Amino acid sequence: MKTKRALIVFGSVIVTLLAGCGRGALDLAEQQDKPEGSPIVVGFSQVGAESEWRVANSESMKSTLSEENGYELIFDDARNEQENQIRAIRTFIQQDVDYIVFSPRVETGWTSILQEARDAGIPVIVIDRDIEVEDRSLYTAYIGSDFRKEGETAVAWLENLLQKKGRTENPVRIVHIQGTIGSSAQIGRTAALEDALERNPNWQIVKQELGDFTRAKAYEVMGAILKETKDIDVVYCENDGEALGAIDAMEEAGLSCNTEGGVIVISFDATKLGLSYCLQGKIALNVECNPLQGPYVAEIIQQLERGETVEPVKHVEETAFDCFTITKEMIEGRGY
Ligand code: GZL
Repeated sequence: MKTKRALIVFGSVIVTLLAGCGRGALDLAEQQDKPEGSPIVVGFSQVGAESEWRVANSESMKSTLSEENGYELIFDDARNEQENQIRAIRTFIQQDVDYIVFSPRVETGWTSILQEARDAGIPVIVIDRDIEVEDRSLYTAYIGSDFRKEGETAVAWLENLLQKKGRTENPVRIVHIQGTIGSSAQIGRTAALEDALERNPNWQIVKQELGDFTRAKAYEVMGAILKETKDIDVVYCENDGEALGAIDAMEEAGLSCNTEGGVIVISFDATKLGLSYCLQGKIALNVECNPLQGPYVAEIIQQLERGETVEPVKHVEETAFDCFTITKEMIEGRGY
């Protein structure tokens, strides 16, 4: 396996060299074979368990990278702290795993630990959220969502709805509840809203608060906002957990969430729980963010095991659901 990994890294080096990014030479002499049939050992650093989405993402990784599928998965829950992720990745390196996979809590601060992984000759696969590093050859592949596109889907739908309602002149008062600041999911979803604010001068941000992708935090910040004002037309939440927390707070304050004169709630993730709120009309639009990334990771690992080159970026397929077209059957048929 070790020799094979040398070829894998060497193979990736070819890809990166072709792509114009070099990698350090690998000392092949240090590699020894593992007995045939040994499991592929994967160290996985997960952000935490902050949302239903995250739980589904973890489950997808665990069920795919299972013992019966030929893997040994070492799973670490970073409890939403980047430092814990860096510590876990360093431990994976010391354990000399075959692959490192991680979902980065935020985009920056990974260069040093990724250099340690490269020096150890261990391929790194980034999933879910992306990272910002100068040297993209520091990791072999990224599998995740196009978060900016998710946001653009959301704001285009909202523009269309408001235009149909003749809401193109008078103020549209928006509460923006953001996900974990610095995560690529927050960066992309926020950027799309900010672009839409430029295009729609009658859109006004009443409040922009951190919801950190959790129901509890969104409930807290929405409750505080409602003590200041109830004159709100739209609440733009950056995931289902935040949407549910905000809706809890609004309903407690006597507000209705719907597209017929109530507060229009925008959400992301399209978990079954979030879509059930869509079915009730409480979430107007829910943009899918696909957490089922385990099979994509396994496909990349198998390609690398065969010494094949891999696509450096893979965006998962995603769609959106609104309160006008969602059905119970659509929800029941979904994987998360
Ligand atoms: C998006 C993912 C986000 C989800 C949240 O890919 O990183 O983190 O939208 C989760 O539910 O907490």
